[in-house]
Amino acid sequence: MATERYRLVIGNKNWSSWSLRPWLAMKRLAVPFEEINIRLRRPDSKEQLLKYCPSGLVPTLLKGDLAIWDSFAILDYLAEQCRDVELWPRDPAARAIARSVSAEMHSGFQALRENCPMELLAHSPQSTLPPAVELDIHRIITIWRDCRTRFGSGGPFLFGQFSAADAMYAPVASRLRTYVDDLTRYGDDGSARAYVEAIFAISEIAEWTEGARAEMAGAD
Ligand SMILES: N[C@@H](CCC(=O)N[C@@H](CS)C(=O)NCC(=O)O)C(=O)O
Repeated sequence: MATERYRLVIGNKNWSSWSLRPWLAMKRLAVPFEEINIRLRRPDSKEQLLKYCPSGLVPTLLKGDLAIWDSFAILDYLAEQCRDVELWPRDPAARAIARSVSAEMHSGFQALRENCPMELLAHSPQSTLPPAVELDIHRIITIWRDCRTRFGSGGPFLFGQFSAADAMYAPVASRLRTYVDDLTRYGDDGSARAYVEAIFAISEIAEWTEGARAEMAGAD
C-alpha cells in the first residue's frame, strides 16, 4: 500500500450514514487516516463540503491530489489498495453476491431512508411504518438471512468475516435498531436481530458512537 496519508471527509456521526461506511471499513482494515469533520445542517455546511468534496457530499476520501467521492467507490478503492486484507469475500460467488447486496443497498431502500433517517443515538420504535418502508425491511431481513445462511459460517457478519457488505449495511442496522423494536413483525427468524447485535458489538462502532455523543454534546 502506498504511504501517502489518507484524509477522510465525513459528516456528523449521529446522522451521516454514508460517512459511516468507509470510516468503519478503514478502521477495520487498520488503514491510518485523518478525519475531516464537516458539520451538516448548518448554514455554511455546503460551503465547507465543497472545499473538499467534488459532489458537495460526504464522504470523500483524499489522498494527495486524488479525491474519491461516494461511499461505494471509496470501499472499492480501499479493496484494491489493501490487497493483503479481504474487504470483499475471496470466493467469486460470495463476492458477486456481496457486491449485489451492497449495490442494492446503495441504490435502493428509498422509503426506509426517507422515513427512518439514521439517528444513531436515538431509540424511537414505531408501532406502524408506511407500507413501502415495511417492504424495504422485509427485503433487508431476507437479504441478511440469505447471506448469513449461505456464506456466514465463518463469523457473525453477512459473509462470515467482516466485509464491505457489512460496511454498507451497518447504517441500516442502526436504522432498524432505532425504529423497530421487534424484527419478527417483519419475518425475522432471529438472524436479523443477531446481525444487528453483531454490528453493534464491533469496537469501532462503539468508537463512532462515542464520537457521535461528543458531537451532540458539543464537546468536540
Ligand atoms: N451516494 C453518496 C451519497 C452521499 C450523501 O448523500 N451524503 C450526505 C450525508 S450522509 C451529504 O453529504 N449531505 C450533505 C448535503 O446534502 O448538503 C455516497 O454514497 O457517498
